[in-house]
Amino acid sequence: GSDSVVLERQTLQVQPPPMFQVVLLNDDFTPMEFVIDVLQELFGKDREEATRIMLKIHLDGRGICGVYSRDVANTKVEQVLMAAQHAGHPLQAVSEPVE
Ligand code: NFA
Repeated sequence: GSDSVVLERQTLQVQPPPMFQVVLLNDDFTPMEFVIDVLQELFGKDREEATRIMLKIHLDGRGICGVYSRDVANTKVEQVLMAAQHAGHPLQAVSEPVE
């Protein structure tokens, strides 16, 4: 019956939820220290890891700060943009699907 169709479909093709990476973008003006603080306070990184990610962004132009569900990733982007705006820095963040 229709129930077994649903069960077979779920058995064969349950999928994990799509995940989104939050990426910070380099610019010429945001202080390195501000980026390190954002990575610690919004992305839960320790100071060493935050510094490594900040330098990666500085050198490569972008860097992944964390991977989350769609809603959490979008909220992280909003939080970064709000913190940057409040501090008067042009730091940009985007959320994109994990490949
Ligand atoms: N490029 C910025 C600077 O030299 C530092 C920075 C790193 C900005 C990562 C944005 C993201 N002050």
